Amino acid sequence: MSKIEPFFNDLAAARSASSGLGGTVESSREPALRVAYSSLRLDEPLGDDVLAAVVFGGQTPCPADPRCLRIDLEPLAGAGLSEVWRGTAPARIGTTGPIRHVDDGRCLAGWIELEERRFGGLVEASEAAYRGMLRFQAQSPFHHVWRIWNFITAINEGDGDAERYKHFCLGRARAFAATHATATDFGYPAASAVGKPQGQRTLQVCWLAGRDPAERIENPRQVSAYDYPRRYGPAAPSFSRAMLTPDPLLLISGTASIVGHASVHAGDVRAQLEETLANLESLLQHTRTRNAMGSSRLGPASVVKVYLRNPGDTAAIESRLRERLGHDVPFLILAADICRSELLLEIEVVQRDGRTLSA
Ligand code: 3EB
Repeated sequence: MSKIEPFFNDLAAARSASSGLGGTVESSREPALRVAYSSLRLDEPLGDDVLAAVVFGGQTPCPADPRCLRIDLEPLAGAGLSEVWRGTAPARIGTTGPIRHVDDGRCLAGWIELEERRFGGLVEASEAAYRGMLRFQAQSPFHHVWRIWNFITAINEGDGDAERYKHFCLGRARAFAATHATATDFGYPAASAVGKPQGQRTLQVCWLAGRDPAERIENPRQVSAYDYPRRYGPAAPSFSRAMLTPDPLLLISGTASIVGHASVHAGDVRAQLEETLANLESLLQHTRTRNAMGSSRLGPASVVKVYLRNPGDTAAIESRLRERLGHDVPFLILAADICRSELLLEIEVVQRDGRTLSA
């Protein structure tokens, strides 16, 4: 997109300015990436190994640190908790055009926020955000985008192919098609895409990338999203069901009550939760069989986030999830719209290898 090209003229300069970028990294048995939910205090500095601290909703304190980003989704359970991603070495903070990025030499967290009206619409803004991200990553040492979060205002507005989620998918697909046209190692990262119920139309895209590739994993209970039939929109969603990083850390995409490619249990949030949990455990089991990942169940090795459409369903979902996961498993429930209007919730998980379990 011509509108975003000028931002990337800075790229060479930005790279030479941060001298460590591209340097040698000691191999380490310490996990490259860790995530936890914690309460941030305004008067307590973030550790120097923090790559990103994601603060949800309008009330949660957000320290004045460039590694903090606020996402306008209100917490329904786990209020006050922020999602903190840590690396293994002091973080280096940078800005390249509209992209904010933080890396520790092994992994990078990045984010971009674009006002739709500056690009002429959501299709164009999505294409610009993804072209920008993919180009930035291709020119950085962190070639492998592992995980993406997309936050889209009014995601279900519009009918049929004019629904805004489908516009987002179209812009994203165009950017991937353009960027990957000549790549040999083609594949989509894991992702979540949810709706911000209110607010001005700002597309927020956040991601994690690594120097090393992660393995793409699909779910045997679900058709791969990039193979969804035409009825779901003019461009299929560009994401993989999960990515297994070298640590190993299994980054599971937003998962909903979809079997094959069809939404099931329309209107029944409890049944959607059970189906979604079955999808998640199917993916974990599949990963364990194929990759000898240590833990195949949701439990103490899991970090869980629920996006819930109707705040009135919170109590039912929270108590069932607590019963199912036990008391050691942290989870957040956020108020968010889901990409298909009949879907009432979506759950994403980060799963550590049970054999290397540590707090
Ligand atoms: C689904 O399985 C539910 O478009 O990036 C989940 C995770 C969903 C990511 C995306 C969409 C996306 O199709 C929706």
